[in-house]
Amino acid sequence: MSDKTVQAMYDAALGFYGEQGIDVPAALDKLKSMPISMHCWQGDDVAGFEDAGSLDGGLVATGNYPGKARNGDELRADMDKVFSLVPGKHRINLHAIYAETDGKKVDRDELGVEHFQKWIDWGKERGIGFDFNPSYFSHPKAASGLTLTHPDEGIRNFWVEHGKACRKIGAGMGEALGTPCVTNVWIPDGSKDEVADRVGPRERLTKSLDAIFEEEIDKSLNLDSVESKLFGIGSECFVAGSHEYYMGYAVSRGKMVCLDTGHFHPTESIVDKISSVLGFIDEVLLHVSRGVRWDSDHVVTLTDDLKSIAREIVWNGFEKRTHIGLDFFDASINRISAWTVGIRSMQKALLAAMLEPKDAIRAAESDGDFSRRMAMMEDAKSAPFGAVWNQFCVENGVPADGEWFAEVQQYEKEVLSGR
Ligand code: RNT
Ligand code: ZN
Repeated sequence: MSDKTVQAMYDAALGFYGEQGIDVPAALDKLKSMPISMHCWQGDDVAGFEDAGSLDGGLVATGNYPGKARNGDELRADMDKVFSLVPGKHRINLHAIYAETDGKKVDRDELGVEHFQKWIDWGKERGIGFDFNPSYFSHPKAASGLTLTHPDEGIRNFWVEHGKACRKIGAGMGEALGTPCVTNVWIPDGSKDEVADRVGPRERLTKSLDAIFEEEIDKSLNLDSVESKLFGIGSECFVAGSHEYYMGYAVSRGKMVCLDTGHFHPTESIVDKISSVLGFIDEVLLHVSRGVRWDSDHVVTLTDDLKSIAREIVWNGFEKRTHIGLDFFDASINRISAWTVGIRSMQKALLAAMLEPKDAIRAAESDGDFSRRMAMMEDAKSAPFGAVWNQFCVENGVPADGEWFAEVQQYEKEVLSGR
C-alpha cells in the first residue's frame, strides 16, 4: 500500500472517529508510550548460550525452521531487524542463559551484570530498557524438574543463589539503562503423577523465595515478579507455584504477579484476572502468549482474547501498572516474522481498544440498556482502526501492513540463509 493510500484511509478514519468524539492523535501518542517487552528466546528456541544440551522444564519448541540465532551478535542483529519493523520504542526481555561469558564456564549462581555487558551496551545505544529472568531449567541441577522446592538443601541453595544473582543483574541493568528491570521468577517444579505431599514443596518454595528476596532492592532499579502455572509437560498432576500460591505470596510480600495467558485452564482467560489482582497489588506483569489446546506458546495474533486483554488495560487506565511482555517460541516459521507478528498484534489490540467508544458503551451499561451496549460493542468491531494503525506505522518510519513481510524475506535471503 502506498503512503498516499495510507494517508487517504487515515483521513477517512479521522472523520469516522471524529463523529464519535474519539481523539485519534491522542491515542497514537499513548500507543507510542507503551513499550512491549520483546522476549529474546523466540530468536533461538529458548536455547541460550550455555551449550546446556536440550531444553527442559516442560518447555517445548517444535519445528526446525532454518536461520536461528547462534550467538549474541546474531540474536541482537535479529532483534534490530524486528525493531525496524515495529512502530515505537520497546524493551528486551532476557533470560539468564543468554549471558555472554567469553567462553568461560560461569555457573548460574555466579552470574553477574558484567556477563550482560554486551547486551547493556547495545541497549544503551538504542535507548531501550531491559527485563530479566532467572533460568530454572536446562541445567544438570534442574534435571529432576525440581529447583527452589528441591528436597536437597544444597540444590535448593544453588537455585536460591541464582535467584539472588539475577535480582542484582536486574538492578544493574535498571541502573545502566535508567528504567527499572522487571525480574520474573518462573520455576518448573512439579510432578508428573499424583503427589503424597503438596505442603512440603510449597513450604520450601516460600523459604527459598524469601531468601531470594531478602535483600531490599530499590524499586527504581528492579521490580520482582512471580509467575504461576497450572500444569506443564511432565508436571501434569502437581505444580508447586500455582496461581493461588503466588497470589498469596505476592500480596503478602508486596511483589508483582506475572499472568501468562497460557498458564491457566485452556478455556480460562486472564482478562478477568487483571482487574482482580490490581485490586490488591500495585503492578502486574503479563506474559502474552497463545496457548492452543495447552500452553503451546504459539505466536501472539490478533484474537478476541488479545483484544479483551488490551481493553482491560486501556479502558481502565492500567497502562502504567501493567508491564506487557511477550512469551512464545515457534521454531516452525521464520523467527523474525514470529516476533514481528506478535508485537504488531499486541500494539494493534491496544490501539483498537483506545479507539473504541468506551464512555458511550459504559453509559449504556450504567443505564441498564444492555441491547445498546451489545449493539455498540458489535459495531465497534468493524471500525477502521487498521487505517489508523497503518498511518501510525508510516509516521514512525516502519512499513505498513502488507509491506513489512517483504523485508523479512529479504533478511532471510541475505542473512539467515547463511547461518
Ligand atoms: C514457562 C513460562 C516461562 C517461560 C520463559 C522461557 O511456562 O511461561 O515464562 O516461557 O521464561
Ligand atoms: Zn511465561
